[in-house]
Amino acid sequence: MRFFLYVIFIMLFTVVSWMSESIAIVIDGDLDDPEWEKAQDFTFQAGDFPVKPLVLWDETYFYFGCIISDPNVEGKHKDGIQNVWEDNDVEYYLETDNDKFAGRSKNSFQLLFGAAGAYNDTDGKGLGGNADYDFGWDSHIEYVTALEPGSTINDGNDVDKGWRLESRLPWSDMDIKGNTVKGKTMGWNILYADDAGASVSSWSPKVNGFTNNHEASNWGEITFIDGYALDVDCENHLVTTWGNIRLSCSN
Ligand SMILES: [Ca+2]
Ligand SMILES: [Ca+2]
Ligand SMILES: [Ca+2]
Ligand SMILES: [Ca+2]
Repeated sequence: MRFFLYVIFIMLFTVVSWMSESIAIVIDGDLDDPEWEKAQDFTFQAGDFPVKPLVLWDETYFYFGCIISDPNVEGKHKDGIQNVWEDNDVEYYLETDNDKFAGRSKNSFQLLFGAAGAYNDTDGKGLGGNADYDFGWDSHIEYVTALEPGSTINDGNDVDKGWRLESRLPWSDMDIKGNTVKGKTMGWNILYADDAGASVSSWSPKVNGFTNNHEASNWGEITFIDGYALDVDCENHLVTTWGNIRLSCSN
């Protein structure tokens, strides 16, 4: 029963926008802007360590931050559009019409960020299957990645604290009008690929590494709501029934 509730909890998630105007977040790789304390937390395990994605939104941008406690940070692609899945990379996926298509429709988008600083972005072709993605879509993503202090990249002789990401993606890149976001539910997933793709962990339990990550039918959901957030305890356990909820840990 506990596992069942957990699955429900992680497959359906709500994100609050606390302000209708733009959020004053500086995209500099530091997640210490006060607004991030209000972000919805989507923590999942990547093997032995946690990956903590944070999501906020306003009518201009989708904001995605991530704190990755990877003890051995690796990556070789330093800037621009690269094969970042060959590095340690974090990826998020949105299907804006929540069609749960068994592939990547034109309304599905993937952003990928590598630990060494490069990125990539795709939409879909609508053909179905796990090869249904298209590098031709180029976003206006703004992002900064940073090593946690004291961490070293491509040096396994120490234990790293990990790395982090701060980003924002304009809704207009996905042909979404910002004033229509409130109340929308979209398909949604997050991946962390470690060891050059040999170890891939997913927020949605239906996604099994790179074998079915491009089938939106396997993703969870995210709902953009103004006015309330999920009631979770500080270990991320659901403590009240769905729909009757407040964010309590930061109070
Ligand atoms: Ca910042
Ligand atoms: Ca690693
Ligand atoms: Ca692209
Ligand atoms: Ca290291």
